[in-house]
Amino acid sequence: MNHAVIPAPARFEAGDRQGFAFRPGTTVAYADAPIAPLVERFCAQVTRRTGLRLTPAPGRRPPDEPSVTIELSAAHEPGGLPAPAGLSPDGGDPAAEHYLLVIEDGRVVLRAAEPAGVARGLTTLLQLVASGTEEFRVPAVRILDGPRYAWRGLSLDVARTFFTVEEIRRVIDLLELYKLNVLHLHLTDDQAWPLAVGRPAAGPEPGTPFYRDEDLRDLVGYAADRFVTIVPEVDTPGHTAALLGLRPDLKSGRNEVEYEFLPGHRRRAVWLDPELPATFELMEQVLAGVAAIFPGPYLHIGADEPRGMPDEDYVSYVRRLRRLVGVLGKQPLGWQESARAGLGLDDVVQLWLTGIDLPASAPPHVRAQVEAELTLARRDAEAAAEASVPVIASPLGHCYLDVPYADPPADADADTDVEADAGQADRYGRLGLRIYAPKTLAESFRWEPAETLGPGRAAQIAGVEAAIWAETISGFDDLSFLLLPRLPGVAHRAWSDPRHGDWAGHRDRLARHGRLWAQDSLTYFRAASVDWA
Ligand code: TNX
Repeated sequence: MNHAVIPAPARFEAGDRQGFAFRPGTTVAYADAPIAPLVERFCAQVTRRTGLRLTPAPGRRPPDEPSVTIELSAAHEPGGLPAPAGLSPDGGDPAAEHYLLVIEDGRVVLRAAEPAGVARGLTTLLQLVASGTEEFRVPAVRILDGPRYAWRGLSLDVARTFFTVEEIRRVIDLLELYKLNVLHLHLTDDQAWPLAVGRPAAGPEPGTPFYRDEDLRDLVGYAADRFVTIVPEVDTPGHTAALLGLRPDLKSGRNEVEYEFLPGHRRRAVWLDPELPATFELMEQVLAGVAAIFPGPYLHIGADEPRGMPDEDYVSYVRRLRRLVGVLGKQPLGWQESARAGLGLDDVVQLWLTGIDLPASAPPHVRAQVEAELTLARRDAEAAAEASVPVIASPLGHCYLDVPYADPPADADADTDVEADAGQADRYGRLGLRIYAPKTLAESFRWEPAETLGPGRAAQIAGVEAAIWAETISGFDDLSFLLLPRLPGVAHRAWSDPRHGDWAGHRDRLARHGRLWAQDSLTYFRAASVDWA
C-alpha cells in the first residue's frame, strides 16, 4: 500500500485510471442537510491546509464538471466489512463509521450510511489532499473502510498540567485527524482538582485554574461535532491529595499515611475513607455533577494505585462508588486495580500494567518494588480475564506516550530554524518519565491489541487507548511533542487490520504527516528514524 493515510484503511485498492485534482472552486456536492456542517468544515480545513477554496454545493445533484460528491446512503458493497469489535463509547452502532471512498476519472464519490462514516471518509480525503507532494492531486483509489475496534481513545492528564479549553480543542482536532473517538479526561489527581464541583462553597482560591461546568460542556459539544465522546475520569480513592487539601472534612485521622514504598524509603499517600459518611456525601455530589455534564454512557472511576490503603477499605469503597455511578444511569469503568473489588456484568476494566522496562540504571531495590507491583497487577489482569468483562487495552509499553523516546533526534538541517532545533534538544532531554527505559518508535508500534489479556482472550478486548500523563509536561508544546509521532501509531492499532501492521509501512506514511502537523503549528518529535518529508 503506497499512501499516507493513517490509520491505514481496511481495504485500499489503487486504481489504474486517472485520479482527481483539487482546484480553486472545486465543487463539493451533497444532498443531505445533516452533513452540511461536515462538508463546511472539510472545505474550511482544505483551505487552511492548502490555500485552495472549494465550493460546498448543498442540495445539488453532482454537476458535470469534476467534483466531489457526498452521499448519505448505505455502501452496498459486496463482501462488506466485519462489524467493529468492542464497546461503542457513545452507545451507538459502531458500524456507523464505515465509509466507501472512490476516486477515479476526475471524480470523487464518498458514500456512508451515517454522518459518522461521512466524517471518517472526509478525514481520509483530507489526509490525501494535504499530505501529498504533488500539488493537490489525489490518486485513483477505491477505499472501503471501517474500524477494527469500536473504542479508540486517548487519556489526557489535565490534573498534573492544566490545559485550557482552547488547547484541549486542539487535542480533539488531533483525535479527529486520526479517527480516534474517545477523549478520556483524567480530571483529578494528587496535584490538582480542577473541577468546580467538590470544592468548598467559597470556590477556588484566586489564581488556581479550573474548568467551569460550561467549559466542560463546550468541550463535550466540540468533541461530539467530531464524533468524539468525552469519558470523564474522577480518580479516587487514591490520588486524592488535592481533594483532601480542599476538603479537610474528608480527613478521617487514618487516611493520610506514610507507607513503605521501598525498603527504607517512605512515601506519603492519601485515600478517601469509606468509613467516613462525608466521603460518599461528597462523592455523590461530585459524580452527579460530572454525570450531568458528560452525556456519554461511561463514567471512569479511576481507582488506580490505592497505595497505603487497607484492602478491605478499597474493596468497600470501590463497590459503593460503582453503585453510585449505576444509580446515575452510567456504567462504571475503572483502571486494572478495580478488579480487586470484584467484577460484575456491568464493569469495564482498563488494563495498563502488563510490564515495565526499567532503565539499566535502576537499582535492585527499585526492581524489587516494581516486581512486587507487577505481581499484583498480573493478578488483577487474571481477575478481569476470568470475569469475562470488556477490557480497554492501554499496555504501558505501547500506549503510554510519556515513555521517553529512544530514537535519536534528526540532525538539524536547513529546513528547521535554530530556535526550533534548540526546542527539540531541550524537549528530548526533558520530557517523558525517567522511571521508564526509553523506547524507539518502532518498539512502541510493535504490538497486537488482541493479545493484551493473554492467549484466548481476544474477544474480551473492547478497544484501545493511548495515555499521556503530564508529570514532565509544562505546556501545550511539550504535550504535542509527546503525542506526536506516537499517537497515530496507537490510532493505527485501534482502527486498522493487523495485516497492515508492519513498522516500515507505517513509518513511511508517518513521514508525510509532519506536513499536516506543521500546517497545525504543532510541535512534534523529529525522530531520526523517520525520513520526514
Ligand atoms: C501510572 S496509569 C499512573 C499515573 C502516572 C503514570 C505515569 C495509572 C492508572 N496511574 O498516575 O501518571 O503511571 O506513566
